[in-house]
Amino acid sequence: MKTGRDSSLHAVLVAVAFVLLVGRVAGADTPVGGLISTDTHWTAAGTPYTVGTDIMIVNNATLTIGPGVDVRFAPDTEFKVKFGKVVARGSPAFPIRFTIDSDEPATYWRGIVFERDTVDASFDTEGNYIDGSILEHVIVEYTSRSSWSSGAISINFSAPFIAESLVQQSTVYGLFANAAHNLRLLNNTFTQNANGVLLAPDSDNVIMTGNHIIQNDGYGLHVASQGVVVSEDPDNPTSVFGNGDYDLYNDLSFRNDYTLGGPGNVDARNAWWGTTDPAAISLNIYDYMDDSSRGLVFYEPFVTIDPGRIVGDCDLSGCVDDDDLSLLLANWGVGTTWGTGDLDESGTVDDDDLSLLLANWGTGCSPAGEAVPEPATLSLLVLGGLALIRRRCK
Ligand SMILES: [Ca+2]
Ligand SMILES: [Ca+2]
Ligand SMILES: [Ca+2]
Repeated sequence: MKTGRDSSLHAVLVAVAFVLLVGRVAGADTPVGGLISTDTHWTAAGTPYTVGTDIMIVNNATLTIGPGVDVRFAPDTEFKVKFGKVVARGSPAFPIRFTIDSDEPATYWRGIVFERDTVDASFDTEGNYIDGSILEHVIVEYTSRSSWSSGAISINFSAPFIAESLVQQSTVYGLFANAAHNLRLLNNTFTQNANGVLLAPDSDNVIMTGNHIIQNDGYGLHVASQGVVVSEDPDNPTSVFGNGDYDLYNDLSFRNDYTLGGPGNVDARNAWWGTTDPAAISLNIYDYMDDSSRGLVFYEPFVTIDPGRIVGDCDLSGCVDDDDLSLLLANWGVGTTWGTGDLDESGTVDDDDLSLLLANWGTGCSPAGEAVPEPATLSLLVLGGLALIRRRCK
């Protein structure tokens, strides 16, 4: 028979076990919220950080967030950089994720807002980031705001550096920049948002390169600010295509100036539009040609090869398979373009290109589509191709 003391000990042990168990289930959850007024570090050891109430950086504090951190926001909460900076630098393998803390569908948090007293990003003479607010290798998703002129990332009178990041599932814009000067957007993807990017009036000199503004429901890039450069580096073009409304919507008024630098015009040269057909590109751009009250969009020259193409996919079918191998072998020693097998753009088709193709064999090929040959078949194909080349060389 148990004594009273045994039962109370038992109860204590159960309680301890329960606490341990719940602690384990909840993992290393770190609850956060409210004002951040001193320098603060969030690291992978404390992830996930669960945000219960709005976060606001004040008092010139710096919030540093490390690779692999998940920040999970309660519905309707937001993250505001009011006075100070956020340095959120993930890595390709360990991005930082800003997401909703809910499994319910159609549940959103309100996104990241940069305000006037954000410490702007600064750069060296070669354009490398030095200091200031930065979002790099981050994911921002499942956000909503009541105002249509807002974004998953909203930038007001400030210029953080947004790089290498993915913004998706916003019910407004992926990014909204109002009165942002010298803003730089590098290698970001804005996709599956209500709209992609809105550069509002009073912003200027927004420089973009290597961004992917694709498959948003409405507008891709909505330009209402002057001095926008859509694709600064021809070797790292911005891609804009597959958006539901216009890929590029020029909201600037025509200022009776037909030159590239005209204040109502947009420099959208050297971008990739998902097609090489100028008529198709023009169809997806809204400008002076559609409405003479709007400025012009300069989109020529445009990039003619998809910068997101799969290495080895010579015929741009989206899959690296024997069709590509046949093309490459057929053009051995004579091909000079991607489409003829010169995958490394060295000016000739040789074993470097063959190595690249074989290294990417099967990439992009759907299991339901064309069967990926077994390694044995692949060897036969290559041997056959090499025999063909040898015969040609004799
Ligand atoms: Ca048009
Ligand atoms: Ca192919
Ligand atoms: Ca080559």
